[in-house]
Amino acid sequence: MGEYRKNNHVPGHLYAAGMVYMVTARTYRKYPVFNTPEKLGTLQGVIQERCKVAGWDLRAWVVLLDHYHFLARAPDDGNIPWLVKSIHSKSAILVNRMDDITGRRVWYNYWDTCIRSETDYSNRLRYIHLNPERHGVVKDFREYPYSSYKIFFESNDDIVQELNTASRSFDMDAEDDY
Ligand code: NI
Repeated sequence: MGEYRKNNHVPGHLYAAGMVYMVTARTYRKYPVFNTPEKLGTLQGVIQERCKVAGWDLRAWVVLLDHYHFLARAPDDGNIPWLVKSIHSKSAILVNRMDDITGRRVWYNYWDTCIRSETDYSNRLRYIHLNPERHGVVKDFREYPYSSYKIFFESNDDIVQELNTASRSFDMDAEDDY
């Protein structure tokens, strides 16, 4: 893909333009806040919209009732804390309105990981799309409407081929494995 480069001296929470990051966040106390198709669709829409507004190239995502994962490429002024904060505040306002609750804390925390190789990228891509199977939400990840799978299905035969033949075990960072 030609977009990976050595990234030797990036400390803690500085973000490098052009690098791809995986972001995982879960709800406060793992409460199943996004427990209807409408709420899942809303969260999916907020992630897409906020990434677009902030200039992040969203590559893959999955949203579930108590967490999400996404993979996105940073713009020049990429700031993950700002991006996540904007996703969390907007989705919390919308879901609280849907549930007619005021001021409920929706989100707890998040993790981000810089993707450092094409192998890592492809592992994460598979991990994200197979996630609904992993969490037992569907028997077949192709049935799950709240991930980027269908977009990849329509646009990238190689990825679909790889997913369909993918092994269901992954070598992932423990803290991301949720
Ligand atoms: Ni998950």
